[in-house]
Amino acid sequence: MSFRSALDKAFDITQGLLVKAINSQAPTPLVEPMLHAVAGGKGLRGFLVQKSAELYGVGHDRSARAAAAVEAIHAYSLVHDDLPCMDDDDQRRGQPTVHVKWGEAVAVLTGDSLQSLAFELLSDEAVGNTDTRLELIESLSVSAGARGMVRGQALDIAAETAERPLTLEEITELQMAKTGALFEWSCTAGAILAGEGPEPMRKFARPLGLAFQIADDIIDAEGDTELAGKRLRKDAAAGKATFVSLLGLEGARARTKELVDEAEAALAPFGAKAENLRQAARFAVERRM
Ligand code: GRG
Repeated sequence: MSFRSALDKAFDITQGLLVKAINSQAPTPLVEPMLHAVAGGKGLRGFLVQKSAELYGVGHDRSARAAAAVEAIHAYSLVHDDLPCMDDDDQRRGQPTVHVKWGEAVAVLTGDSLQSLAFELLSDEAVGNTDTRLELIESLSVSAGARGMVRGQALDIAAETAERPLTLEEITELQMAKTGALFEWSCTAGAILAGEGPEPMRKFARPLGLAFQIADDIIDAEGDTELAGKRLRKDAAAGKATFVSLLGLEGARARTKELVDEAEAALAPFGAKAENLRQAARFAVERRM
């Protein structure tokens, strides 16, 4: 199966569960904006959960809820990030953002509801035994929260009013939290589902998350707005330090290549079984959206 077909198949599984779980929240005025928030996107984090689980012999009957959980957290982060008090964007995934369609208060509540839904999904008995569910819930709380993704966002906001631009070391730390923490969780969830230690997959996830973020900076600098489905050239307009401003376009591209090589090398112990994940690493940096 081609990588694109595997990504689409995993997307359909994750999306099917998310839509069902959101509809089961009814009656609430938040069903429609929640469905809008999770629609579209590449589904890369959900794919990583499902494929890392397969690597450990866990099928999507158990991994799909974990895939849906991380996509729910990701969708919440995008809804909140798009708010006027954060990045102030009116387009996401080629559609109007939630606050543009329903107003800021509904957008805040939509993000809140998606965040709670993630943990409801992980609490389901279909995910595994109590220990497994607890470990997934705890690790996702840490990855998404004030020590993980939210920390990265807070550092990013603080950087806007800092007296000097961030250094390469500081931007790496920020992005490893803001974008990297959810990638790390997605890649290690399969090991946790199988009752195994997460360390081997962390070695894959860390360079992958960073490479994905550098690719995002490259797309922001030279990508096509229509393909990306969101406003671009924001970083340069805001005078923000990014991997591109610090390394230059060619330097940033060279760094993504090094990181993809590192990510692929981490998969060596898994042999041919990990081919989908190798392709995901290449896709993360070659993508145009
Ligand atoms: C507001 C709590 C809070 C956190 C926001 C991740 C984040 C933190 C904000 C997103 C801002 C952003 C565009 C970061 C660049 C990297 C990134 C996460 C891009 C979007 O991820 P994709 O490309 O999106 O996987 P799709 O739409 O494909 O799901």
